[in-house]
Amino acid sequence: MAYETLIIEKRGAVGLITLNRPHALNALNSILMHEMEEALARFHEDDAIGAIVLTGSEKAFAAGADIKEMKDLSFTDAYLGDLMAGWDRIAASRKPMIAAVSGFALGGGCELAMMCDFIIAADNAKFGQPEITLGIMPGMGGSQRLTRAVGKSKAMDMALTGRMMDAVEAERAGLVSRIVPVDKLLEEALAAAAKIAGFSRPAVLMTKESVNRALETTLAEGVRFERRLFHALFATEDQKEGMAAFVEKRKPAFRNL
Ligand code: CO8
Repeated sequence: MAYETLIIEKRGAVGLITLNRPHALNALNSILMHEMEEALARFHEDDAIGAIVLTGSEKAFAAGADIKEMKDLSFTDAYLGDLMAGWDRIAASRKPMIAAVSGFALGGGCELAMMCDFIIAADNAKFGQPEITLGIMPGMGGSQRLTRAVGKSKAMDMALTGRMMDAVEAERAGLVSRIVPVDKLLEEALAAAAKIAGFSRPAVLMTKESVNRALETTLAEGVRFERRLFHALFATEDQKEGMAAFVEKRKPAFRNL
């Protein structure tokens, strides 16, 4: 399938999605949202793909939802059309997703990066929730995911003043997992994704599920959930292989079984 707003590639066991609306700084319009759903569904069906990297251009990961597309909408357009709901399906991706962010990640762009499992930032990255400057507020999860990522004080500061955070501040605050030079961004993100894709897929997916559970439940429930998944992994051949390989001092050959 040909995409209008995305470039889709396979790099070994990694699916690479590049946002491709350069003239609008990768602003997220409805075509892009639908194409992303479609591309992700294909990567999920493809057993050869173990992890996904989402990136933009050097200047912009994404400068937000498309303001030009939204500006004339009425309340009923937004409500009855369930504006932005498709992004929930993207956030529900089961395979690990890494956001490789260079340049602007603003509004919906920051929210999209936060839907991924972790963010690797280039040293020129800028994060922000500037919706307040447009007379609106975050609508793709920013008020929730940013607060969980950086805490109330910084989330309030970002969302109420609309100011941007640079890569150093974002790493210090826990929004991004690592900062790399801009020319190494894709290489580093692809290497991290390839590493994940090389592990046992059941273990990878259960790890992701369990970490995400931490954001949604009590500590006691989360620990119980983790233990059940941990027990379940002893039903996999990959657990036998991984531990046997350690004892035999060789590299494991996981088969996702
Ligand atoms: N939407 C549409 N077009 C955009 C967007 C955007 N978000 N951002 C940039 N563009 C376009 C510009 O209009 C411009 O197009 P043109 O050349 O046709 O005028 C082109 O991209 C280049 O942009 P600039 O000339 O502005 O580039 P600069 O380098 O001068 O500035 C900035 C870069 C600072 C990133 C600036 O473009 C900017 O402030 N952009 C808007 C940032 C913003 O406010 N983002 C939040 C959008 S709202 C949002 O994301 C809400 C999400 C949740 C909605 C949920 C609803 C239910």
